[in-house]
Amino acid sequence: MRERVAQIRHEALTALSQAVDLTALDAVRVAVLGKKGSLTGLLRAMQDVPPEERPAIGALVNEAKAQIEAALDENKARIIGEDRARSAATERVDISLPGRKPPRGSLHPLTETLDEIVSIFERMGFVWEDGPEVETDWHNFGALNFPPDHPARDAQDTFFLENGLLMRTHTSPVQVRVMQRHQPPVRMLAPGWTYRNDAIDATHYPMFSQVEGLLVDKHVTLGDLKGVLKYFVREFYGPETKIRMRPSFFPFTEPSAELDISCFVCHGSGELDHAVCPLCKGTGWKELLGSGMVDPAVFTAVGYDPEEVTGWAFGIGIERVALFRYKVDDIRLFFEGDLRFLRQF
Ligand code: 2NL
Repeated sequence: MRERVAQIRHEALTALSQAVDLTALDAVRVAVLGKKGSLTGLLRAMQDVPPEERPAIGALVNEAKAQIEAALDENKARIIGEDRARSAATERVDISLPGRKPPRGSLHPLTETLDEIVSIFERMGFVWEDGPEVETDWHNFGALNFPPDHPARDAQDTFFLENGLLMRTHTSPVQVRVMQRHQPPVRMLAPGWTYRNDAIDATHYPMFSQVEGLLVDKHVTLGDLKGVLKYFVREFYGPETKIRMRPSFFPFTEPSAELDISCFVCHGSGELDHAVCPLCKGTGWKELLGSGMVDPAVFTAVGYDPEEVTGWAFGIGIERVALFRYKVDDIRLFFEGDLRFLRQF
């Protein structure tokens, strides 16, 4: 029995002093002191020892156990120390190296253009309103005085969904929803994505964005529309920019007007370097947006009394404005997400 204790102790201390990691240490602990460990087994075998020898043998086993536990602690400290020394020698950090700058992002050119347009109208008290991009036929067409056979209602032009809804083709349904919720006066903007079933080319993309504006109150006139648009144009394109309005047609406005601005390349002269201006093709004017007085049928549809209030609205395409602004010649560049293109802004 005495030899057996001495042997277990010797083997355990040797194994512990040779262990190279904490896993090996723990394996020794389990093999010797664990439930089925060799030393634990000896304690159980005490009943076979003659009673007069038990105290001495018991003391011997307990002494061995204490020595092994102390050796476990010592070797644990040794292994941790060796690990630290090894990583200090091999994983050295040069704190004098310059840091690595994370690349800084930038706003998308369409976001920048939209934000700037919105901020000019916000200074005149217009409030940004949001609405769903998936719409009902009534909010997108019906309430806006589109006749049932209007070509825009064709699947050639509009994305219809299987559930009878559609992708909004303009942001006008946002205004329809606001007018249904709020009594006049209304002074709002509806910026956002719109969708049309167009073939993709340099100037068309099935997803594009616009900002619409709407003002409704008592005694609102076309003169108010012209004054507000003139302020916007001079803030956005510079104080020398001229404007003109031409008759146009939209189902939801009557009368309707196209707003032109003096060409920002030739400053309205139609000439650049003694040649025809490449942007306005010599006309001196550039088409900017569509607008008009809200058709009484729209007011009736949303529950306003067209005898009580008048209003006007406009719509401006963001991609078109951004193409000229950044001298980009292909709308697809805005949607490809190519960082070599986007990093320029
Ligand atoms: C364009 C023309 C326009 C409107 C949008 C509008 C909205 C309501 C009632 C009446 Cl709820 N009108 N919006 C009016 C005139 C023109 O957009 O060419 N956009 C790019």
